[in-house]
Amino acid sequence: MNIVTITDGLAVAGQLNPDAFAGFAKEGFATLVNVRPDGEELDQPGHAAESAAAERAGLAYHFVPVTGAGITTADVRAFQRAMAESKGPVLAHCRSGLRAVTLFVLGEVLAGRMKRGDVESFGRSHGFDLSGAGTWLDGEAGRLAKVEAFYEPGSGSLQYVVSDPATRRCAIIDPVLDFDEKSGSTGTSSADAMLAYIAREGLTVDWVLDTHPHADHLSAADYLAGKTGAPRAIGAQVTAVQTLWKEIYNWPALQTDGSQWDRLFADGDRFSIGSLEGRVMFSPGHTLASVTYVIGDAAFVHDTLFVPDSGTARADFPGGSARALWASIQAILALPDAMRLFTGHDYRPEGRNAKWESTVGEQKTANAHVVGIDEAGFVALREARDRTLPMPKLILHALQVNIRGGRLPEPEANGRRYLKIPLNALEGAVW
Ligand SMILES: N[C@@H](CCC(=O)N[C@@H](CS)C(=O)NCC(=O)O)C(=O)O
Ligand SMILES: [Fe+2]
Repeated sequence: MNIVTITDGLAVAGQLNPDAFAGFAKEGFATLVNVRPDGEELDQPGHAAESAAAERAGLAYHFVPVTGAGITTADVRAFQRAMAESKGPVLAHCRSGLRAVTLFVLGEVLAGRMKRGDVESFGRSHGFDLSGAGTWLDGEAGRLAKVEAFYEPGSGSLQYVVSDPATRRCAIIDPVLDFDEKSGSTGTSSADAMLAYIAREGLTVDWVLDTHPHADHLSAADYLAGKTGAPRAIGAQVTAVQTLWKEIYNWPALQTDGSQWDRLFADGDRFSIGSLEGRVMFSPGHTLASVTYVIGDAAFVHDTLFVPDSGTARADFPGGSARALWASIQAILALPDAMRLFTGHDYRPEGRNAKWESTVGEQKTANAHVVGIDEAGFVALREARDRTLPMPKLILHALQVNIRGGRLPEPEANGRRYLKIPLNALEGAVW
């Protein structure tokens, strides 16, 4: 079999036969990484068969499917993580080995262990044409907005720090406050990881932004605004969401004028992050108040479009609308094809690595819920799927915090804070 040794810790290969996996374990490999999407060829064993064979052989297994043109930093990081976690040498394969060695080399350059100028000659010395890796790196270097994603595995949420390389100013988008509903504990390790990155990079925070009042996790906007002194902002329609939930929580004292934020964005509003310009697009559908932030060459589309294999977000929360979501998606797809899109969630179908980045062009050709469908078809598909989805585990915990800009409820006389859970207020029980 065509196995090429790249380093002491990595060998790459073309398609491998799962029957040979036990032999690889005997040769000393500890981990198998499959970077090949299923269904590229008829006789391809595929992820499920490979995963089962790897388990039988005692090999750790990672599924990091990429196409040559569609590699993202999420994929590069997942590949690096698979290597870092491995207890011995890694064997990575795609169809020819090229994508596997590409992911490795991109990770080495991003980590500063290989120079950009050495990429092509490194490839040639191992029999690979790495000009595609060079083009990818040149594209990264020319980005207007630098985007660092922080994946929160508990809720499958994406939090972002988007920065202006020229001025080192940044915005935090959709930060998560950790919450363990079994013990009622809150925590800040997710938010602190972003603060550590911001300190490491020498960034100054200009904004703490939320794309919508989240229904599946508590927002860390209040904590981070307190830590950084940055203003917090959200879409102006949050007032309608406050009105809706004021009723559900029977909460007369709740102010429904959005005064819990420093700025409420109207559709089309502009704001700046250093020399980068941000623009706000209303994107209702998933919630009444959802917005997309277009910042430089990146758009933060939150829960409208997920990455293409995962389709779109649900539209059945109070105030949600599949029809409105369709219109919002069309407006996002009318952005330039090269615009990078960063989603708000990823639920890792088939156990693949977490993904969050796509482009308008990719979404137009590959989104599982959007391609080849019209508005009526989408609404029917979305509503049928939504009828099968249980409510998010934390919807009732989260909204009462998130409609107050991430502030926890005020403490009672004993100094303790309490959440309030309305009974029989929402449909969608799954017994
Ligand atoms: N199982 C998750 C579901 C969270 C959820 O409903 N997420 C929303 C975004 S806030 C969604 O659009 N989900 C789409 C889906 O589950 O297909 C939870 O309990 O938190
Ligand atoms: Fe959401």
